[in-house]
Amino acid sequence: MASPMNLAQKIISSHLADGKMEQGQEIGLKVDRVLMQDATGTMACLQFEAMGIPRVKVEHAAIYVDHNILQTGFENGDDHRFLQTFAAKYGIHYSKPGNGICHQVNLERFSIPSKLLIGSDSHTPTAGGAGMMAIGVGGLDVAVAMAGAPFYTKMPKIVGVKLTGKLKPWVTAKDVILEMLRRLTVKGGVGKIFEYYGEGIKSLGVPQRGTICNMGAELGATTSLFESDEVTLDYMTRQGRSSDYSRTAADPGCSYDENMEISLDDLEPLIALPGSPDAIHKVRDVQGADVHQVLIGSCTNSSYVEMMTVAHVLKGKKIHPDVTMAINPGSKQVLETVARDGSIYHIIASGARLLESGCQGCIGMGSAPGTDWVSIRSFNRNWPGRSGTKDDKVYLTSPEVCVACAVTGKITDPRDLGEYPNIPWPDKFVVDDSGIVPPLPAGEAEKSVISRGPNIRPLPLRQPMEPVLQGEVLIRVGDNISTDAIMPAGAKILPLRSNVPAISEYVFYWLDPDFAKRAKEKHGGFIIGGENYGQGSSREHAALAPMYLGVKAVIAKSFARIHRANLINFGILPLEFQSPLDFEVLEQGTPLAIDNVISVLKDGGKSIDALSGKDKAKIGLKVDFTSRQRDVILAGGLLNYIRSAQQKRS
Ligand code: MIC
Ligand code: SF4
Repeated sequence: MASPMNLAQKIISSHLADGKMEQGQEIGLKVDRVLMQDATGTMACLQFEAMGIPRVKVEHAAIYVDHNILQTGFENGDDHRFLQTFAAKYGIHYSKPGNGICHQVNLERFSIPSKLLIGSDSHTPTAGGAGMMAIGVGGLDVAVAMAGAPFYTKMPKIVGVKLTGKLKPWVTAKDVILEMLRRLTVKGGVGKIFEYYGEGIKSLGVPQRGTICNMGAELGATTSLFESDEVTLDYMTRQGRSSDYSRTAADPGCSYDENMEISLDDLEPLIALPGSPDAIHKVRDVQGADVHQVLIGSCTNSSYVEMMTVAHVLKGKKIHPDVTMAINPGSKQVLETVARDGSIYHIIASGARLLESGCQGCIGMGSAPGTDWVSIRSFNRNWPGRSGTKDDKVYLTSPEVCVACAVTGKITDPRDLGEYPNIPWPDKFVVDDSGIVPPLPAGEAEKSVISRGPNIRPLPLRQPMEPVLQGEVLIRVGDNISTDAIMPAGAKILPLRSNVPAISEYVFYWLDPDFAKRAKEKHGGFIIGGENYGQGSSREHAALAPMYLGVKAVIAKSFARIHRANLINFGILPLEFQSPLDFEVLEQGTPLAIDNVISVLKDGGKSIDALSGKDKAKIGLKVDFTSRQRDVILAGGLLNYIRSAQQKRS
């Protein structure tokens, strides 16, 4: 008899298109569904178009306009029109600006237990809250999946996380994932899937499970997931789509590669201090500091129950005079359901600012804090500068802590507010999919003429790999450098996502504003990184723009999963130090040469030397690629690789 499998193994084995399910081996997975958003989606669409395929080959594809909706100039509007006309033609659903944040809308309307979803956004795993295996990837991986090819990744370790007990009042799913971050840090999940199980999951609704899966991205995890059970069925029934439900769970007696346990009874309100999502403290231990800004929303914490809880805490109260507070409901459905109930009145009457459904302040699109402001947010990321203000002080916590801070004007443990408003689910959510435009039927696709404004620039491609990589160290950065640090976002830079020449001027903008100029003057070169280089966002612009500036290789102590894959996809070599001590030797300006690149890649070599400085001192580097990845790098990136495979076939 086959040995019992955990849930992750079951979903992976039922989607396995290539390779063996052995930890660390490369596997190819058949993709059922894809998700894109506007900030990564234009590139993914251009890449798909370059493959010359008339219609997407996955069972469902959707693109959501949620990140780039400030419309400060013509750029956003042009991108939106491009995406809508593109989606109509190629068989993709288009979610209009204001309809909501991709992960929230996907959870509500398109999540299906046991299906495999990949999305060009690192928080795609949110759908794991409904029993879906959902993985964040670069846009090019989505484009390739839309062309019908498998998604490749290394078979992760599967970690079973047993939840026992029940959360106390004012303690939430956010505290569960903050506790995970406290224990494991932002690199503790790299190469892992977290599967939550145990009695404790029964008291967590689907959006709460989604919160836990969402911030698994901050652990660096491949994905996180829950089984589907009566809680999932209940949620889907209230969404009017019980027919999408099926039971999916681990086999009894299954095992995990690693095990963890969290007692929900023992948790208390937690908060991440400015700088990193893993700087976790008890709210009790940091309470009392003055607060200037409170933001509630983002794909982590913007569901119906959360908005209603906030509304009921605010009932009859006013926001503290020294605090500015803004609320972004996660979707039009959330906003409409809270409006139908009438509770939205309490939010408006309190003096909070009600913003539209979208990412907004989370990605620095508005709501940038003033100088020295303490900003308390229910979001998932707080790397320096992400808010749009250089020396920001952004704390991450639950909506409950946020609203407590908003009324008192100080960092406050919400348990001091008294009775917890226990919000029941609505019998039915407001279901109105008019914000999601379906694609044209296959036979009518030619009716959609793709609209391209001047902000939509052609996709730059790299030449095939050269035998010798030569240049200088252009920058050396420390541990846990996020893709936000490599390729910042915010209201000034985000609108340039469809224009690689323009956006590349801002690479490492906050850390070193002269980087782009220097890279161009030196005709490219090398980036040196510490541990977990490229954590966070899936934005492939953090690879594409350095590639455009001539960066040939990134040499780091270790890499985050999505960014490493993006570097390979765009033909930049990600190499790891054999001895981390060599990091110290490679200062900015050090001349470097890497010889024999082509032969080492072709022959399956496991190491290569970089020759550093005038005396050409040898620095040993690991060459850890699968044979498919070697071919991709040799071709100068995934798109070149696919095109040449297509040419060989025809
Ligand atoms: C983010 O939260 O950093 C983003 C913006 O959603 C990114 C995607 C992007 O940069 O467009 C992500 O998480 O992948
Ligand atoms: Fe949007 Fe923020 Fe979620 Fe990224 S983390 S998808 S910017 S809400």
